[in-house]
Amino acid sequence: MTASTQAPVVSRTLHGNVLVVTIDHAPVNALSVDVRRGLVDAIDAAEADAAAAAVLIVGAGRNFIAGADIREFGKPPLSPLLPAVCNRIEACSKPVVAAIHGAALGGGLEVALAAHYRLAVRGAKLGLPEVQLGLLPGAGGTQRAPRLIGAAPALDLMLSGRHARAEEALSLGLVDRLGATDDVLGEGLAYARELLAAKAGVRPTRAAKALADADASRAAVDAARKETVKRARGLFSPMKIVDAVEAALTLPFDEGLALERKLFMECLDSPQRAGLIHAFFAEREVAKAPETKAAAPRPIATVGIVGGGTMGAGIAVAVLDAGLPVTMIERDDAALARGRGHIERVYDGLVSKGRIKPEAKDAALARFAGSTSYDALANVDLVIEAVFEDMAVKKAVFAELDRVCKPGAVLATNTSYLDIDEIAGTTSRPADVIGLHFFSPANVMKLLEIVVPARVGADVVATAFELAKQLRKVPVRAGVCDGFIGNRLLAVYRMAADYLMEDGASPYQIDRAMREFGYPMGPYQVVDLAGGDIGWAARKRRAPTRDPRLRYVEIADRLCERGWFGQKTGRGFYLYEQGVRTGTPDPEVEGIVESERLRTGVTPRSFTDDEIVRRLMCAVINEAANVVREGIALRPLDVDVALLYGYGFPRYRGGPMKYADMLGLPTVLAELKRLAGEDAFFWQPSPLIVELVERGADFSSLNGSAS
Ligand code: 3H9
Repeated sequence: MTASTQAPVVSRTLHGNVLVVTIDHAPVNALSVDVRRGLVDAIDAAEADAAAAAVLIVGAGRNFIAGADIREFGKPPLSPLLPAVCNRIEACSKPVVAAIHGAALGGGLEVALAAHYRLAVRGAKLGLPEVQLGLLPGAGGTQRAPRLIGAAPALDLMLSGRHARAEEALSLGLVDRLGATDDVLGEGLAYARELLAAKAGVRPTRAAKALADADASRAAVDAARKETVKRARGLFSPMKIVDAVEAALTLPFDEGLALERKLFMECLDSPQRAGLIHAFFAEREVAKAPETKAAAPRPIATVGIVGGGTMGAGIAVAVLDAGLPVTMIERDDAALARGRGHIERVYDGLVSKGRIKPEAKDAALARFAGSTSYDALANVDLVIEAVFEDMAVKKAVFAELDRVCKPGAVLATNTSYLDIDEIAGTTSRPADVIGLHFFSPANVMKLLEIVVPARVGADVVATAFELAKQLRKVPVRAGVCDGFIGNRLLAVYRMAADYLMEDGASPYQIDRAMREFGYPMGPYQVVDLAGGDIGWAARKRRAPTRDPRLRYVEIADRLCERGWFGQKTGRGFYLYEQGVRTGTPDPEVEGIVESERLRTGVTPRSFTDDEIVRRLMCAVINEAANVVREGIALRPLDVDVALLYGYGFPRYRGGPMKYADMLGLPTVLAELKRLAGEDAFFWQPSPLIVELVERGADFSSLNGSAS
């Protein structure tokens, strides 16, 4: 017999003597207040209903529960809070079973941990990813997980935030049973009935004994603490996780829970939490460009790539990895062989690191074809041009593409700064021409700037976004300008650093300050890695059109004139010993800096690390505001995502625009005005910042519903 009581997001249905509690809260069954209330009501109802002998919790749709409702963070908390919900589940006098499919993450896994028994079906992924949001598991996870599976595996899950598959979850002891089929309800019901038949009874996880070996548990916590100091530089929540797990070893359960709550609230209040959650939503929001709603994408089943250099080969690997066939065009057989060689080397590297099996390499290469004739591109659906960064060369390629490609083929350029409107204008089909700006190494870097020229069709833009999804890239829509979003901001960041260097800071201090801020590398380490000659060429290209009011620092040119291009030449801003990628400061470079200061008549001053960060960030924020104002970026969040995914901006700061909002735009504006006293042209405040400050608004007000 089946009786049912419908609730909006949590429903209860009696299947025989098992009360099935179904969470149905699209899109991912996040634990918002209605779900929390529904769960408590369901447990109360189960206890009150003599016909219910056990409770089974399942999720409707594609997941069990994705975790706490992230959108509620930062707002006043609403009862019942999740820790209390979990305690209520655990205290139920009738056995509670969680049957997991899809994601059981964060608070979702904590609900399952509070149940007395757990089953997962294949394909389920279980994890405590709170650390990636600047948080810690705050609904008993730091106390229950170690008691259930031991301190070392629990710390590993919490500090990495990784997902464990159902099979691994079983071997860890995170679940008790693996379902034989995908039918999560059927499997869960069968398990609950089996438990009832065996009179299994309730089994609170707080009483589990995986911490019984006190020495091993202590050693795991000590090791995690040591590792966290090394690995989680600058991050707030990882050490709090270690502290909370340590409490599971040393304190009674309820006191451990109380400490967990206190630490969770500290994380919740931290700017890192705000930055990381902004990043979470922003990276989902960028994919929703207006064209993706306005037009259907064209089908892409085959891809052509023109150019087999490092970039072309990296793009080819990214496309091959998505399961698409690639035809590469090079000017002669030798260049084509080199292009294929680049691709093979990428795969060989992946095989030797154990990331892929040799068969995967063979399968990818079986999808690869090369040709020295453009005619081989006659039937491809999309071509990506990745040849030398020169307008005449690009135009020649597009003339060929225009000649051979079928009608409707998408013609994309991978240029990093050239005018795509001009390239498109030389073809007979400007509506098909778009920019796909990959970042090197293109098979690794997540950012894909989708550069939208004036005459491109909406369906072509939608196709580019669809391609990004297939390639598992993070797409950011950008308008046409020199450098688009990312490289335009990089240029001012470098300029501001160069000004500091000429005015008195050493390149090594600047690099150190920016690393302390959270960048993996300082600006001059990046120059040395990318090759000083690349920026030099761009500076020479811009020289004729450079505004005479813009201050120009020549220190980097002096290095390039000596052939010091960075790592590849053994010296740049740093000295590199043979085969070593970490450079050491070079007294000769300091001498060159000194003589340039003399030449330009600068009296060097000293700068604190804080001043260095403030100046570089103000330069980026100001230019980013102009980028938004000019419509080059759709919204501030698009700038944030571009810098997070393409330029190493520290994720826990949310991106430059989020960081500016957290600093407060009036503070940023005051700093810009102060700096404008030194150089009125470079530091001229963006009209957008001025306007927002006048209105009492901030950048997030321009992000729409995503903020
Ligand atoms: C936590 O649990 C704290 C507790 O320990 C303590 C509390 C006291 N909340 O990713 P998708 C939205 S912290 C609200 O594109 P997929 C997402 O924004 C939480 N919304 O789907 C998107 O919205 P839209 C720990 C959420 O299939 C839509 O759902 N949990 C949440 O590729 C679809 O998302 C996590 O960190 C949420 N928790 O991937 C897990 N999650 O359509 C975070 C998603 O408007 N979530 N949304 O753009 C995920 O990892 C993935 O979403 C998941 C599905 C794997 C579940």
